[in-house]
Order: sequence, then C-alpha cells, then structure tokens
Amino acid sequence: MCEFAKPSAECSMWTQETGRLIDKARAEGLTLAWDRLAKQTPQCNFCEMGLSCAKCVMGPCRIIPGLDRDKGVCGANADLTVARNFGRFVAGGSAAHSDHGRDLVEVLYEIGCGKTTAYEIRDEAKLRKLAEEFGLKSDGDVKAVAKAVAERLFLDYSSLSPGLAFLKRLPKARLELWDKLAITPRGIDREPVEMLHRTHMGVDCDPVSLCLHAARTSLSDGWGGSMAGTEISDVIFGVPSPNKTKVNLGVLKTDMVNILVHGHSPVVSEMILAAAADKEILAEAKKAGAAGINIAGLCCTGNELLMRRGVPLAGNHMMTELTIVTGAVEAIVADYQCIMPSLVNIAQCYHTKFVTTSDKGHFPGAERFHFTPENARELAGQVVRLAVEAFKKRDPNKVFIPVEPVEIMSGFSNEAILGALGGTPNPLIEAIKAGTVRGAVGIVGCNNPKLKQDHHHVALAQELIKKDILVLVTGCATSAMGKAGLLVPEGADQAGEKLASLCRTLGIPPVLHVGSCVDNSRIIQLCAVLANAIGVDISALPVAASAPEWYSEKAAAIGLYAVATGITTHLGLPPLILGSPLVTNLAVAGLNDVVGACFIVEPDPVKAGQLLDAHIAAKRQALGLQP
Ligand code: MSK
Repeated sequence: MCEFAKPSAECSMWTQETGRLIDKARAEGLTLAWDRLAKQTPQCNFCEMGLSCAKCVMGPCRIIPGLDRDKGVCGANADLTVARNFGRFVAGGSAAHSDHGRDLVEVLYEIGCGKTTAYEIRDEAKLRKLAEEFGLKSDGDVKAVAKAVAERLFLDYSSLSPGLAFLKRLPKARLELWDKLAITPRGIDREPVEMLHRTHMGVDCDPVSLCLHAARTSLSDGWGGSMAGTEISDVIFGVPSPNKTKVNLGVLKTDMVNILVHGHSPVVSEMILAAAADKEILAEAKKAGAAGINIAGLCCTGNELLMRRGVPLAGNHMMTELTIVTGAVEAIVADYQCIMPSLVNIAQCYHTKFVTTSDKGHFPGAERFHFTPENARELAGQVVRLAVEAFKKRDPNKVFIPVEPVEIMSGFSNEAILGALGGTPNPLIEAIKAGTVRGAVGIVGCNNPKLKQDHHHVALAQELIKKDILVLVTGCATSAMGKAGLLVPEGADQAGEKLASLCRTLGIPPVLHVGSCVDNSRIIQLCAVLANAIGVDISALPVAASAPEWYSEKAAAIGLYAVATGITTHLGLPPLILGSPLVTNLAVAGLNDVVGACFIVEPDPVKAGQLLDAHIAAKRQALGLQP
C-alpha cells in the first residue's frame, strides 16, 4: 500500500459531526465508506502504482519492473502501462465535466428554440456578451442569440470546431506554446475519444506522447466543456454575487421536510428549489405536520445553488452517507457524479427517498424520474411531494442533528470580484505588486476517506492566508473551509497582517468561494485576465492550485489542465503513476520545461503550504517584486 494511503483510526474523527454520526451509524448496524476502505485494505499495489492493465483479454497483466515480468503480454513496459492508465483516467474526468457542460448548452438551445418554459435566460447581458465574444450577432431577439450561442458551443463539442470559442481568452504566449507542443485542444468530445483510441493496444506506444495528449484532453475540459458549463449556467440561472448562508449538517431542520440536492448540475436542482416554494405544495407540507420545506445542498450541486441562491450546504463528499444517518432527510435528489451507490442502501434503512433525475445516472433501488427541459417543472413538483409524503413516516426517535450551522459568505464569481474592484483587474494587480496579496492559490476538490477528513483543506488554507496568500475555493473543499470559519470576513483574524487588513477594508473573507468543480474554469479565466492585463504568460503569475484531499478522475483532469495552463498544482495524494519513473519525473519536474508548471505531491498540508509559498515567492521575484 502506498505510504500516502494509510487509513488512520482517527481519520473519521476530524469534525464533531462526523464522529458522532459514525457512532450512530455503528449503533444502527450500518456500513460506511471508512468501513469499506478498511475491508479493502491492503489495496492492490499494482493498481496503486499504475502497473496493472486490463485493457485486453491477452491480460490482465501486472508489470514488475526489473524482474522477468517487466512487460505485459503485448510488450508494454511500466512507462507505457502507466501512461496508458493515466491517459484514460484523465479522459474519464474530462468527459464527465464536459458532458455536464453539454447538458447546460442543450438547455440553452431548448430555450432558444422556444421548446421549454421551465427555464429562461436570467442573465441576458452575459448571454449577449458571450455572443459578442464568439463573433455572433449579439443584439435583437434574446432567444435567437441563445440559439446561436448554443449552436456555436455544439460546434466546439464536434470535429467541426473552428477552434474552441473560449481559447481567445488566453494570453498569446500560452496559445503559441500549445500550438508548438501540438496540445491545443480541438473538439471537446474529440480529445477524450482520441485518448481511448490512442490507449487501445497497438496505437500510441510513446509514454511522453500519451502524457501530452492527456494534457490536450484536459485542456478540452478546462477551456471547453467545464467553461461552457460555468458560463451557460450563469446565463440561465444568473451570475453569482456575494451572499450569506450557512453550512454543515446543522442546516437540516427537525421541524421541516428536508430535501438534499446532490451531484453536480444546477438544471434539476433549480427546479426542485422552485417547486419547494410552491404554495400548494407548502400547504400539503403543513398539513403533513411540517413547518415548511427546507432545501439544502450536497457536493457540487450544492455549490451551484449556494453560489447563486444562497442555499445552505449540508456537507461534502464524505458527509453524504452521514446526512441520511441524521434520520432527518426526507429525500436525496441526485443528478450525477460523486454520488456513492451506497446511498441507496443507507436510505432504505430510514424513511429517506433516494431519487435520481438524469437518464445517465441509474441507481438500482432508487425512485427514478427522468427529467427533461420540457417536463422539469412538473416532475420537480412530484419529487417534492414525494418528500412531503416521506415526512409523515419520519421516526422522531431516529433523528439526530449533532451540530449548529456555521455562517459563510459565497457567490464570488469573477464578475463579482472584478465588479467590486471597479470593473478592472488593476486594483488586484496593484495589491499583488504591493504585497498586500502576495499571490493566490485555488484549493479545489474532494474528500478522500484515506485522509483525515477536511483537515488537509483547512490546514493548507490557514498556512497560505497566514502568508498573505489569497485562497479561492471550489467544490467539496468549500464546506471544510466554512466549518473552519474561513468563509466569513472574521476569518481575516487567521490571515497575515496585510491580507487581513485588505479583507477587513473590503468586508470579504480571506478564502473566497468561487463555485463547484466545473467552476474551476472561473479560476483559470481569472488568471488569464490578470496575465493579459500585466502582459505576461499565465506561468509567470504568483499563483498555484491545490487538490489536498482529491479522489476523482475529474480532479486529475482539473489538475492537469491547470498545469498545462501554466499553474503549478499541489496534490495531497499522488496519482496512480508511481510505477513509472519516466511519467512521475515528467509530472513533478519535466513539465516545468514543457509548459512552465508542474505537480507537487506532498501529503503534509503544512509542508505543502510552505512549498506553495516558496513557489509564489519565486514567481514574485521573477516579476521584480518583493518575494
Ligand atoms: S463533488 S469531484 S468530490 S469536489 Fe464536485 Fe466534490 Fe470532488 Fe466530487
């Protein structure tokens, strides 16, 4: 087993709420992710090193470098096997984000064609601005503009793309570098498919070439599918602006019908939110004995509603099973990604309805509703009514909500950040030059049961803000930061003197919540805005990224598109590549000479903070600034 991956007895005890609910789950005879991890331990060392291959039936093969089993049946050695596996891993993550983005483009298209009345354009100005950016007619009938923007993005999903529409946002130097390396992404669907093709036996047998195509694939996500997901979500549901709300399991209400929206897409969850405000359904809830209907979020669907509507966030990835264990959840309404199959079984031990809404996400045993833009309003009403019915069956003796909610601030879209600065990045650039903000780090992503829950996110953020480095946060790291008091202006008390004073003046937290996992596209876009304004490539900026507790293929895609964009990225756990010295060295060093950034792997969050601080100091010095 890899040294980074040892589950610790205390790993489940990081937060008060986790520990107490684990005790309840144990008393009720339930098995949770931590228990399943323990049963899976020790995990397969070959898989952990990336040295197993099951891509054909001459195998499966396990490569043992240095021994007489150093090649698979086809002749692939350790480097090639690792590169093939890593390429497919990144393709999986890129495909997931980008397919999510496509769903938003499809809703925009349906709005443009007048085929849905459930959805509308909430931010017409952003839509027209995008049309202008894409070189399309931006005035006139809003539906025609919506249709044209959607059609332009559909082209980007295909082989007919004239060049991804969002690439124009990048500094010229970065685009020239990608062209030189032949990693400029072409079609959003094309790159992951080509990765599957290249990694079929007997196609691309050069590990370096495969790694470069992995970078290209991830870029089709970051500057393509994910960016489309973010931008079109803003158009349809509104550009986020700062709001105050609450986080942790305390957002569940003992006297209300509690519905948790889970997954990644705002498409269905926005409809559930609207249905929960329906007077008729509210009256039914009251008749059932509830004081009202309470919607709260999980994972990135939660982040979407949190950013735009201030809907409270019940928890992140490793809290999802435990939310049901509270006994206070009437329904979990799930779309796709990061939804543990175990939730169905745990829900069956309570009165909780587990509802799926996407034709892509099937969970045997779930209540299945196939949402489309045409039927979304009607089905949302049915789902909320199902939860109201479930409330009647809630067992008050099983209800246990172990904590009080914590206040947070959210909604820091790029528009909100730049808007607060007078519409230009110049005040931020001046603050960076003066060292008030020495740099910025995006802390993104998941929890992993192999690590002490939330601890790595929080300890890293504390280490960075102490050194006057601003932190931007997305995804499941958000609730960790919130619980630690870092998402409120008072969090400035934990920051260095200069950053703290800026936060107090502006009334902002030292850690800014910028969205869900697709919204990491906001971070790379902001980097491009800063680089263009300063007149440098993105790799020259005093910025970095980090995924301290990551688990998913999508996180690997995010990390790689950040690095390929020129942003050095820290990982708290290594990817499954350590079986290849060539691929590992490329990731942690060689990429610096290729794309001007690389990965840092460091499990200790304090040491990681020190490494990122040193990286930022070096970038500042290279720009002629005080480190
Ligand atoms: S939900 S990818 S556990 S952030 Fe986006 Fe959270 Fe990571 Fe899933």
